[in-house]
Amino acid sequence: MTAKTIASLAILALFVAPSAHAADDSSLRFHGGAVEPASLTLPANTPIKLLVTNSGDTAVEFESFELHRERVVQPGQTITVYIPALAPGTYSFIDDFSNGAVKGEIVSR
Ligand SMILES: [Cu+2]
Repeated sequence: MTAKTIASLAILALFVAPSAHAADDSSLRFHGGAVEPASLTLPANTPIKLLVTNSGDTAVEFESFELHRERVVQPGQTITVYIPALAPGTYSFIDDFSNGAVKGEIVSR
């Protein structure tokens, strides 16, 4: 890698870093047979990087039929779920390993 390349990458990083931060982040936490928040409001028409943490003792499966997402989260793990820009509305999700006993919703508005 030449010095010129390194300089170019450094300049590029200045532009990339702020926009990477501009992507909205949000989070959900599963623990002890519950999820918080059970109702998560997200800005409509905006891609979201959703961090899903499992601080319980057993694996959970974040599943949303409406969002086409199904991801296992091991105890102590945090995963990133990319949510596309959503039309305003309510999108339900469950911990499928609880057979639907643990559930919540994402409200896009
Ligand atoms: Cu499932």
